[in-house]
Amino acid sequence: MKTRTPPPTLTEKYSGVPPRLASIAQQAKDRLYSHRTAPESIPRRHDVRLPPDTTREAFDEAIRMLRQALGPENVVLNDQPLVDGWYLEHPNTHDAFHMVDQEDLVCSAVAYPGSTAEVQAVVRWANEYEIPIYPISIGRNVGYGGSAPRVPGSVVVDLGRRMNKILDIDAENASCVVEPGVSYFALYEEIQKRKLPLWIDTPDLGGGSVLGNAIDRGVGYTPMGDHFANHCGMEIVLPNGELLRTGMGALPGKGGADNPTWQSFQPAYGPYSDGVFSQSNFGIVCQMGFWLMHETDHQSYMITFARDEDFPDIVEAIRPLAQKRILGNIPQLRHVAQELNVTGLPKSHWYSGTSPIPRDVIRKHASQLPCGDCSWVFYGTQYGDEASIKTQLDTIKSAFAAIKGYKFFLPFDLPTDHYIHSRALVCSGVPVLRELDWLNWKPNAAHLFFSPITPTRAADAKVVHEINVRLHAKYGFDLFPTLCVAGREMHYIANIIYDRSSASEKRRAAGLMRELIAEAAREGYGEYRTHILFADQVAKTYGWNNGALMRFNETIKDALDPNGILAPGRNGIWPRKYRGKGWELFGDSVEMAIGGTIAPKL
Ligand code: EUG
Repeated sequence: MKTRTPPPTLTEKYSGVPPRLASIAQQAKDRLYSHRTAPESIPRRHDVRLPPDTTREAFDEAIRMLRQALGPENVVLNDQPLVDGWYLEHPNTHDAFHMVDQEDLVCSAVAYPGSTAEVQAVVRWANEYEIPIYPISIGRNVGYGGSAPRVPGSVVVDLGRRMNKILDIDAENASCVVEPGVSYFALYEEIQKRKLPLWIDTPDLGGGSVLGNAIDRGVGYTPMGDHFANHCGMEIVLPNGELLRTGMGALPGKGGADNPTWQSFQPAYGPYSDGVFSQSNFGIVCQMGFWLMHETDHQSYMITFARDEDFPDIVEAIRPLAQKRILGNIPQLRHVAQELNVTGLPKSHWYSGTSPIPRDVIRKHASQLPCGDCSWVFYGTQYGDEASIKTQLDTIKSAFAAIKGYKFFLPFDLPTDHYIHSRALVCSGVPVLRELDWLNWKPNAAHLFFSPITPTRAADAKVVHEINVRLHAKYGFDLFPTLCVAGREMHYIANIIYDRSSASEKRRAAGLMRELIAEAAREGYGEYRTHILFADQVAKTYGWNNGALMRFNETIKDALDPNGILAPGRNGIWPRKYRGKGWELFGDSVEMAIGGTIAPKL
């Protein structure tokens, strides 16, 4: 296999990998690129994509002023060939996992503020020139839009490049304060360097922004896996340029210091405002506090179940374990199809057809893998001292024992290259890259997440699962479900893997997504998070009482952002200026835009 240029390490770049993962990153890159058939970049078809209602002259003048404010080197036009790159060398110019045309959801320019004061300057500039801005932290929101703005021609405000300091690690309080550009990798390495007995909580991939993931309400896998629930305190630039601290941070510390209780108590006094700055476009979060976990002994394990039809019984067995917090973390329940996928081998290794892999072919291959011929695979981790873990595992085993043919494995029972070992790292707060292996499934692979929430109850989970089974078959995609169990609910994540060089495959993926959202909503189930192109559709499903929630959001949006400059359309929230002008993407608009362009329809 050809060796590509080495991916950046943390010593060279804030968004790089720790040296401990350098060779793994190199192998991952080489393997991914070995499946590429599409060129690294194609000549641009259009000139700089201008912001809406902006002439080239007005744009040039505005950019000149922005360069004056930030320094010429900190404002870069997006006029070069677009390069998708890969996870560790990702673009801030467009969505690397483009669903519509690569050159469609693009920014006009990227601005790199170096401080909260400079973020305020950018916001004031945007108001003056009425140019939409789109803040990103690191830009690795892969599967949900990456770093792409919803409104083409927006100016991306790349916070991470110059605002990537760990502002504080308070070992006594077990908490930290970070800027947008701090990745899980960076935070983890710093805690190791200081030899603190503390854990972070990381999602499946470790290159994302701690702050960015939390405000998009992402999930990790230790007992502190709900990232937003474990944040404490924010500093926010509002769309009018004003600066706000939430929680105890609103009370000035003595002599101008940060408040001593800022990272100790979340709500402080009055309305708990933090929530409206998550999954919204109401402010730019420039600092955020997080609680850290105390290190502990832990034991990961894998349980396999025999039959696909066991699904309802598995969910029913999980519910009390999850609610009573006997399950120590956010465990994952995956379909056995994933055991093929996480090997990092391409689909063609297992099956020569282009249709979804038939169940009997999965069965045949699974029987040769460590998991054996099974249906569902449960990855859990228990925490505490040895005696406590043993008691917990006995309880868990007896709960699942009623399901005939279940098998229990410890990491020790499985080969050293088995997925369980990276699961064990993630579940003890060690950020890794293993999940990138998904992308070897197809040439030029990209992925899109369908992410509904279901109660941890068989009757509900079955409905969501059956919708997935039926519609994935209808649209010809392999179904890769991962259920992340958080207690009373499960995040049912279906990873739709498509070839981003194929317009027809994109159209099928978009159609699948549209129907999944609609059918789930018809049954009463909604997504916790979605790709920017499906934000309007998902937001509209939360329409109880004639869209009361969206009208509430729009009221806040219009009050805070009268010029509609901050991330218009993010999470389906459009400022007054854009509403009713055909920007919203409903029905088959995404499919129709593929091969064309995203533009207002009126
Ligand atoms: C995953 C989990 C998510 C998500 C996207 C991907 C995991 C994939 C729980 O949330 O939003 C293996």
